[in-house]
Formats: sequence, structure tokens, C-alpha cells
Amino acid sequence: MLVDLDYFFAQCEELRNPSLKDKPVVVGVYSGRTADSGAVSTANYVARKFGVKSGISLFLAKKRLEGAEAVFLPVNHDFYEQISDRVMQALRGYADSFEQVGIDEAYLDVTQKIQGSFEAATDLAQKMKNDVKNQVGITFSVGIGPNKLVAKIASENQKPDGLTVVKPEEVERFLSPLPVDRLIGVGRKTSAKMDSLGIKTIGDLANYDVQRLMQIFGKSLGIYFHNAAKGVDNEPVQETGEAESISRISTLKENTRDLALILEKTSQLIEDIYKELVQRGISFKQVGIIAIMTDLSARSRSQTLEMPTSDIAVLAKTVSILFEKFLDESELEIRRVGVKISNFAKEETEQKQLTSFFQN
Ligand code: DCP
Ligand code: CA
Ligand code: CA
Repeated sequence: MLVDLDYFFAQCEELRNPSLKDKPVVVGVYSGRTADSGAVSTANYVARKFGVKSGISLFLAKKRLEGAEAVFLPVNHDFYEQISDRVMQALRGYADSFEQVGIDEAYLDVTQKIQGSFEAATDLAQKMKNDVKNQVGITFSVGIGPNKLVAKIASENQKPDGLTVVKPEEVERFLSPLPVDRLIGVGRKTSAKMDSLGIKTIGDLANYDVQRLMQIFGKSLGIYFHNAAKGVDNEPVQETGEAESISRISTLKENTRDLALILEKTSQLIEDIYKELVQRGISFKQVGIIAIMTDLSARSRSQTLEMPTSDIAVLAKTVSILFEKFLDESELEIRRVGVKISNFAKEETEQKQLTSFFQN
């Protein structure tokens, strides 16, 4: 699921002053040069009917709202952050894993909670909406899909207070008529380029020859556009904040209890995790394994290391030990395996530079 809070800054202002609700409300950043110079951060849906939206000048917004009894307010980021924290705290409890993106969005992986049922996911989202409305007083729009990419686009389908569900078999039909710039990564320049190639909708992009896309946009971007247009996306929902971790999970070739087969799969996952670890320049102190059994129940085990490390061999060894122990303790065959590292520390860059100096 992707949750996106409705007209967020302006809704926060309505929350602390409900008498604003029926009026056009504009929240803006005042640059201070003249009384009206600056830009609109956001506006409530009443103001949007007058053509007021994020990014336009306050001057233009005033003009469009002339005579409409509009209320203009300066941003109060601290207050919005407090409200955001309360909403996020409430949402977190509905997810198997939770990833906040910016102040007003979060991805929720609910796969295990809903046992793969999109009907159950819909009920869960409805309950979540009611609970957050009652507890915090904030409304939001939810997109539900088989992956993050589809969930995000679904969340934009109906606003405010929306709920859009796109089941796996509906992905193609849902995406294909939408303008291509609805895909993340297709900005103004790219969509102009695509337009010149006759690609206007996501469906056009999905049907476009992938080899040509790779020639035009480069290999990795070309493949990304091709997959994205088909609604293919395997990005995991990654825990953020205190519970920060990096994890990868994947389905085994066959259900098994064979340690060698399992480690063959986890070594791929470990390489993938290691790449991200190096990119982010962090070390980890906790290693976990995840096993999804043939009855779809999920099990996990973890081990805390003596010292933080960024050594891939230590990671591989610990994963191997954990799975060996796990197989001893359980009887079912395993269907999917995962690896997770957490308890991060930032690498001492100075020390790293020194050691690499000595190694050279
Ligand atoms: N924001 C901003 N300047 C922008 C865009 C957004 O300051 N150009 C801030 C104000 C928004 C918040 O970020 O309230 C969230 O942005 P969204 O794009 O999610 O827009 P809203 O939440 O305001 O509206 P919507 O109901 O369309 O999600
Ligand atoms: Ca929003
Ligand atoms: Ca948003």
C-alpha cells in the first residue's frame, strides 16, 4: 500500500482551526521581499477549484482567489512534522514492514497480514482510514497494488480520502491508458522525448520495442521504463528510522530443506545487500534470516555480532549458521528465503581512509 496524506500542510491547518474547512486555504512560503512574494506550498481542495496549486506564486494565487474569502497562511513545518509523526506511528502498526517517504507518504508491506488477499487488504485499508481519522483527525488516500510502483500510481487515482485497489490481473488495464509521465522517473524532458517517439500513454511505452528504448535512453533506464510500463517492480518496502534495516527475500527454485540449495539463493541476496551496504557506507551489527514455509507461515532468526562489521564473509557465515540451526529446529520445507541486516553504524570514514592507505 502507498498512503499519501491529503492536501497535507493545509489539512494540518484545518485540524487546528476547523473553521477554515469550508474556505479556500493556501499555505505558502513567504520570501519576504514584498507582502505577496513567495510560492504556494499547497492548498486545500476548496482552493484548488480556483486553480490554486503547489508551486504557483502567491501573487497568482491571490489573484485567482479574489473575492473568495480565502485564508493565506505561512508554513509551520514543526507543527506538520508533529502531525505526520502521529499519523506514521498509527500506520506503522498495520504493516509487516513500513517505509516512510517524506513527510506525508509511506509504503506498507501488508502481504503477510492479509495472506495475499486483496479483499482483506481493502478491509485493512478502510479500517486504517477510519482509525487514523478518529485518532488523529487526518484523512489520506491509499493505493493498493502487487508492488510499490503500482500502489503509488493507484494512490493518485482518487483523491482526497480515496481508496484504489489494483489486483495483479488488473495492472495492465489500469496502467495502460494513463499518461506516461505518471511513472516515476519520467519527467518533463523524458516525456517530451517519448512524445516525439509516439509514446503518450503507459500502454504505448509497454508496447514499444525494448531494444530501441535501450538505444535511446541507455541500457538500465531503457529496461526500467519497459518494466515500469508493464507494472513490474521488485523493490522491497524498506524499514526506515530506528528499525532501519536492509533486507532481500526471494523464492527458491523448489521447496526444500537442503542447506546447499538455500545458501545458493542467499548468496545472491547477500551480494545484493552488500552492494547497498557499500553504497551507503554503513556497517551492521545484527544479521537475520527469514524463511517462508510451504504453509506460507513466516519464521525469522537473528544474531547480534560482537562488533559492527561490513565484511561480506562474516555476513555469509552468519547466515549459513542461522539456517543450519533453523533447519534443525523446524520440520517443514522452505519456500522463500530472506536475509536482513540491521543495527547500523556509520563507517568511520577517517579510519577507513587510513586503513586503505596502509593497505596500498
Ligand atoms: N509541498 C511543497 N511544495 C511543493 C509540493 C509539496 O511545499 N511544490 C509540501 C506541501 C504538501 C506536502 O509537501 O502538503 C505534500 O505534498 P503532496 O504532493 O503530497 O501534496 P498535498 O499533500 O498537498 O496534496 P494531495 O492531496 O494532492 O496529496
Ligand atoms: Ca499528499
Ligand atoms: Ca505526497
